Amino acid sequence: MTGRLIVVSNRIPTDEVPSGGLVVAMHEALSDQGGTWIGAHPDPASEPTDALERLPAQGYDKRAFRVTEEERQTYYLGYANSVLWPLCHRRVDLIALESDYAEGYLAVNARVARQVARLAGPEDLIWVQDYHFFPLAAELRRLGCHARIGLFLHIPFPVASDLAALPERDAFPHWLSAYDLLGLQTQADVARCLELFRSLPDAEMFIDGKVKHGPRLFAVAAFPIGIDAEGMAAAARVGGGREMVKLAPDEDLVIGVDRLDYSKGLPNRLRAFGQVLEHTELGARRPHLIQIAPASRGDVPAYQRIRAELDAIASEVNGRHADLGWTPIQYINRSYPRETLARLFRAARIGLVTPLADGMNLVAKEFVAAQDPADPGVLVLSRTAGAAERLREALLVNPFDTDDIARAIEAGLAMPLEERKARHAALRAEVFERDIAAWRSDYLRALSSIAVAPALG
Ligand code: ADQ
Repeated sequence: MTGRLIVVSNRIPTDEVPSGGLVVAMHEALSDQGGTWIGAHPDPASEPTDALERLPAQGYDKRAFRVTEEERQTYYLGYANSVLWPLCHRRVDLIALESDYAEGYLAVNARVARQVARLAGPEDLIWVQDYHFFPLAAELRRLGCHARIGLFLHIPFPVASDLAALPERDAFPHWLSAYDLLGLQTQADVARCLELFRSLPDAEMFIDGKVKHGPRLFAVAAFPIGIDAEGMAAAARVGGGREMVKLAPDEDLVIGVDRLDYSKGLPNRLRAFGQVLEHTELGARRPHLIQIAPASRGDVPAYQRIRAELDAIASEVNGRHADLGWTPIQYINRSYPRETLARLFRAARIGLVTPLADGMNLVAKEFVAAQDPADPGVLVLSRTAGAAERLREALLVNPFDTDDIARAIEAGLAMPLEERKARHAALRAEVFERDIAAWRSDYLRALSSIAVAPALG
C-alpha cells in the first residue's frame, strides 16, 4: 500500500490504547501502516484555532482539534445531530433548522480541511468517518489536495426525496462527489445513493458502479461493518450472566442494549413486551426484559422527549404486571463494560434489536457472537436495520408493528433447541467471517486501488 493513512473521525480516543470496536479498528490500521489520526478533543476551545494538539499514541501520530462551545452547539449538536441524523434516519419531522447550524458545520469542516491539507501528500490515503464531515473532501479539493479521499458513512444514506428538507440539498451531491470512494453500510444504501445521482442532469452512471458527477469520477460500494467477533465470544465464555442479574430459575432473560435514541425503536419494543405479558400463555416460565439504554445527546430536545416517553412506558408496563418479587422490565440508563454486556448476551434467551432505522447495528452482531453455539439465544431483528441485509436467519420483524415484535418474542421463547442451533450457526458464520478486521482491510484495499488523480495546472 502506498502513502500514509490519515484517519479523520469526530470521536477520537484520548487513551493510548483504545477500547471499543470502531476505534480499535482505526487504531490497528494506523499501528499497522503508520499515519495520523485526527479527531475532536473532548474539551472545548475558548476560540477557533488551526493548531492541532498531539495526543499520546504509539507507532502513529494522534492529533486533536478543538471546537468552541458555540461550535459544539452548531456543528455537533446542531447540524450533525439535529439536521443530518434525523434526515438520514427518515425523521425529517425532527429536523431542527437554525440559521447558524450550517455555518458552524461548514466552518469546522473548513478548519479541519486546512489541518489535514497541511499533513497530506498526494500519495496518502485520507479516510474520513461519518456524517460529521460530509463537506470535508470538497474543502480539501478547494485547497488543492489530490490525495485519495474516502468517506465511510456509518448511518443510513438518506432517501432522495427527504433531501428536500435539507437547505444544503444542492451542495450535498457535490460534497459527496469530491470523495474518491463512498463506503456505505448496505446494498440498500448504495441503491439510495445511486438514485440520488441518477436524478441529477450532470451525473452519469457506469456499469462498474462508478459515478461521474461534473468533473469528478468516484466509486460507491457497500462495506458492511463488523465487530471483533472473537473478542466478544471470548468475553462471553466467562459466563455467569444469570447470576450477575440474579435471575430466578423460572425466568428467561430478554435483553436490549442501545444508545437512548429515537431511531432505536425503544417505545415499540417495550410496548410489544407489554403485549406479550398481557396476551401470551407463558406457562411455567416468565420473561424478564433488561433494557440498557444510556442517555446520549441529552442537550437535544428530541432526545429529552424520547427519554421521558420511555420512562412512562416502562413504569406503565411494570405497574400493570409486576408482582411481589418480580419486576418484568428493568430499564437502566447507564453504560457497561463490553465484558459485562457479553456475559449478559450469553445468558439471554432473546436479543431484541428493533431500530426503526439503523446503518448497521453492532449490538445484533455482538449478541450473535456471544451465544453458546450448543444452546444459543434467538435474535429478534428489525428488517430496517442494516444488519438485516445479511443476518437473514434472525427472526426479522417490522419495528413499526408491535404485534409483529410481540409474536417474534413469543416464537423466540418457544423455539426448540434444534431450530435455535440451526439459525445461530448461519448467523455466527456471517458475523465471524465479516468481522471488523475484514471491514477495514476491504475498505482500505478499495481506497488504495484507486488511481491517484493527476495534479491539475
Ligand atoms: P450506534 O448508533 O451507536 O452506531 P450500534 O451499531 O448499535 O449503534 O453500536 C453501539 C455500540 O455501543 C455497540 O458496540 C454497543 O455494544 C455499545 N453500547 C450500546 N449501549 C451500550 C451500553 N449501555 N453500555 C456499553 N456499551 C454500549 C453507529 C450507527 C450504527 C452502526 C455503527 C457502526 O448508528 O448503525 O452500526 O455506528 O458503524
